[in-house]
Amino acid sequence: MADNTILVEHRRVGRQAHYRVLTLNRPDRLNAFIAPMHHALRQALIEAERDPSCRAVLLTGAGRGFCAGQDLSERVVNDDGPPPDLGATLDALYNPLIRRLRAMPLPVVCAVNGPAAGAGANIALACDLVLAARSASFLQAFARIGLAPDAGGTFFLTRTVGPARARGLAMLAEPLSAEKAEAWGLIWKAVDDDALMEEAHATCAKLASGSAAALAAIKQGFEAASTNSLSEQLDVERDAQRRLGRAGDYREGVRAFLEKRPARFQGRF
Ligand code: T3D
Repeated sequence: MADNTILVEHRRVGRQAHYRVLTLNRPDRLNAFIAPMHHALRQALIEAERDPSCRAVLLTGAGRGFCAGQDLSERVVNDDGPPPDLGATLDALYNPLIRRLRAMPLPVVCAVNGPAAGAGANIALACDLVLAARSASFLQAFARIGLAPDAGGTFFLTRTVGPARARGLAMLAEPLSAEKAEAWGLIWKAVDDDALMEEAHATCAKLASGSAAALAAIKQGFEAASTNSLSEQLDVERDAQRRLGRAGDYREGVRAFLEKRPARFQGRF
């Protein structure tokens, strides 16, 4: 049976490039994750990464929510049944997804169109640029159901909003508005609801016509910075700049600047 838990759309930018819109599509459940949706999203991300004409990914949700995390109706257990091994699901499904979003060379934009809760909030935070509708909210729902943040929540929160706010969000499990999320530095931007998708598409189109090599290096650089010392990071920056400085996009970028025209960057590979 065809699985439509992830909708995939190609949006062309120029003659050769495009970006892909991946829509979590279980709107009746606020796009909560079930295993087939994980598999479909994994496949869609692999295909986006493998296609050299794909230059960015836009992740969003269908309906009024972005994603409510794990579908809890899959987690109902009888008192006399064995407890679920949630570590196994994280190992098999959530952790590979977070690792993939962070490691893939394409920029990933997330348009949070409504509530982002549990792992749904942290999947958004794993993306490179997060735009959220002003009516959207971020909820570390875990403590409400006797769990602790997963899908990278403890990592992303401490590094974006700092330990005091991270602990408050995780322990009190209260929703954070999009505007406060922007003010606290958790996300890139809060946008009026009716402007969200237009702005998210414009952001992806801009990324898709940028230098793919530079964007991949920026992504790798920030990823490495989360654990490196300053000295190690200076080496990472040197190596990236050495590589980029020998590539065509830099030549074209400098020429375009001097000729006072927009740069025409090469493709991905
Ligand atoms: O399990 C593992 O493998 C480990 C990994 C865990 C990762 C996790 O994500 S654990 C955390 C799971 N998520 C949650 O605890 C969030 C649960 N949802 C909510 O708290 C609320 O729905 C929201 C705050 C997100 C939104 O509230 P609201 O009032 O806007 O919507 P609602 O009425 O609660 O939800 C609408 C429908 O979606 C509703 O169904 P109904 O009544 O219309 O038939 C609701 O039951 C359903 N829904 C929402 N979230 C989930 C869900 N159904 C299943 N699982 C959900 N997570």
